[in-house]
Amino acid sequence: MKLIVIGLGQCGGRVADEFARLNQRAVMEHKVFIMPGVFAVNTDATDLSGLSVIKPDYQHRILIGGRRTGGHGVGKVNELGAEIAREDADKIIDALRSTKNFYESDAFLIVAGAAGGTGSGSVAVVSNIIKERYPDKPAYALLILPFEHEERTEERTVYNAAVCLKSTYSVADAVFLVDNQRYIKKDASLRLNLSKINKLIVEPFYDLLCAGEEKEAKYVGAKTLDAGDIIQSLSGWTAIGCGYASVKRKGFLFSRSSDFRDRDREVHSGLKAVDEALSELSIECDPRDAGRALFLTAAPAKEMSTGLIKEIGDWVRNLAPNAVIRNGDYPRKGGNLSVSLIFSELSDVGRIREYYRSTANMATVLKQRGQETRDKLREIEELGRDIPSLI
Ligand SMILES: Nc1nc2c(ncn2[C@@H]2O[C@H](COP(=O)(O)OP(=O)(O)OP(=O)(O)O)[C@@H](O)[C@H]2O)c(=O)[nH]1
Ligand SMILES: [Mg+2]
Repeated sequence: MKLIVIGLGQCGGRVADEFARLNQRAVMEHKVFIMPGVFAVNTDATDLSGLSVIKPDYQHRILIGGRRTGGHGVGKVNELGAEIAREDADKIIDALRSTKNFYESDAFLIVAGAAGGTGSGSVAVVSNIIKERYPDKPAYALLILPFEHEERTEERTVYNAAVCLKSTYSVADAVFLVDNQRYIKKDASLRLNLSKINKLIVEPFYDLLCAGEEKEAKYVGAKTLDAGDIIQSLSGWTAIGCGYASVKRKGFLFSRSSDFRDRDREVHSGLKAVDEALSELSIECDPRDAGRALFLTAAPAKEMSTGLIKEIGDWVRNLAPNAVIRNGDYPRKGGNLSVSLIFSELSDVGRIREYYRSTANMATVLKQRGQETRDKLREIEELGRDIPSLI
């Protein structure tokens, strides 16, 4: 599957830069392109120059709202982010149009941090414009949810996230949810290491995108997972993850063993990888709420029996009994087995519920506060009415 990736704001741009790195890796390891175009869009010029893989020209690092923000961002004011994106959308569309191989792409992926200003405010607007321009290509969003400490210290964080989630859900064909907090819960040393978190965010996409693009016969699966399968598996709120297990066995590495212990080991590795994928999901969710699911098993060809795929399939069915499940296999080099997993069309996600609940309350408080401020200002104006002015 080939994606056009557009990163909005600082977080979106950096994660898009990581996607561009993934594309380089696909070219090196598999000789396939998985991203015909990767773009970063920001109101902040410094953020754009801090990227490393996305091409440095103005058609790939796109500065918007320069006149209004002086190139310094919108300071978390998501309304301004949305307005600027609307005004400068042509810059993005022009850049897309000039992409070589644009028509080979299967879908768009639009990435943003949900709690900032530029990315959070513009992601729904940009998704909407892209959908209008290119109605036959799906537009997916990938939203990064804030850390808990950001929610505690800054009220605007939760408000922006809720507004961004609601608006984006109403336009995008699917919304991948990524919870920043989940990465540091597992490994506290990641707290200050956003670039490492970004690598973990994009990793589960790698096999999924490469599998359907393989040209070399020995790496083409018995059941290939192509763009059509992935598109059919994506709708609404979506979680993604991947898990690994080693499948090295003793004895002759390249002989297919009929020993029942090897077979047992193989199935055990498969299930271990599914369990890891499940605990590494980008957002906490209950797979029983998924209406669609997809898994891709990648392993050395010799290790990938139909028995293994069936066991993994049964396991996923067990986890997500209400989902339509699609799957594929991807033979590859190395001694690892990995399972990439997607749960989509989720009917409930705890984090979203929390954001909506606290923002509904907050909206009333903010409105009230706004009204009080306006009343006070009016009072003061009244008092000064008879004072002469020099302007
Ligand atoms: N995973 C990850 N999260 C990030 C990164 N950079 C920022 N964030 C998160 O994104 C949110 C802030 O959004 P930004 O992308 O910095 O904001 P922006 O879109 O540039 O908007 P303004 O700076 O207000 O114009 C916070 O929740 C951060 O924790 C990053 O590189 N990786
Ligand atoms: Mg910024």
